[in-house]
Amino acid sequence: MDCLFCKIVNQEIPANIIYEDEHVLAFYDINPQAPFHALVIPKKHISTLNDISEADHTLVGAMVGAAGKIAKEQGFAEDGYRTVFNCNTHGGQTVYHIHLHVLGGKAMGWPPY
Ligand code: IU
Repeated sequence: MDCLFCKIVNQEIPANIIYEDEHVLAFYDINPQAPFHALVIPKKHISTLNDISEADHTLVGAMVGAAGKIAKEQGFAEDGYRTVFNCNTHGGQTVYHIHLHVLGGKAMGWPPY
């Protein structure tokens, strides 16, 4: 499958990995939108949030758990941070392997325009 993030999982292309366990991987985003910007991905290929089945709920929970762990390790727990899943065109999704953005290190605006 020609999926960029699967290639990172399979170590076919390099990434700056900051967290890994049996089911998920996290690495720095190449185009950071905040002082800290990482992506948490499942090792299993899932294209969009629309493709998550009930059997994937534990996996998505593991992604959220990893995001919280990373944010705490980075020292963002108290001031806070942003986590985002983008889905399809209106959500701004550009890579079709689900990923949870973890952004921190500054106060972020809301809503996103
Ligand atoms: P999006 O939610 O699908 O728009 O996010 C995709 C992210 O993947 C985006 O922030 C990119 O900067 C990031 N990214 C990356 O980290 N490495 C890459 O080789 C490519 C995109 I292409």
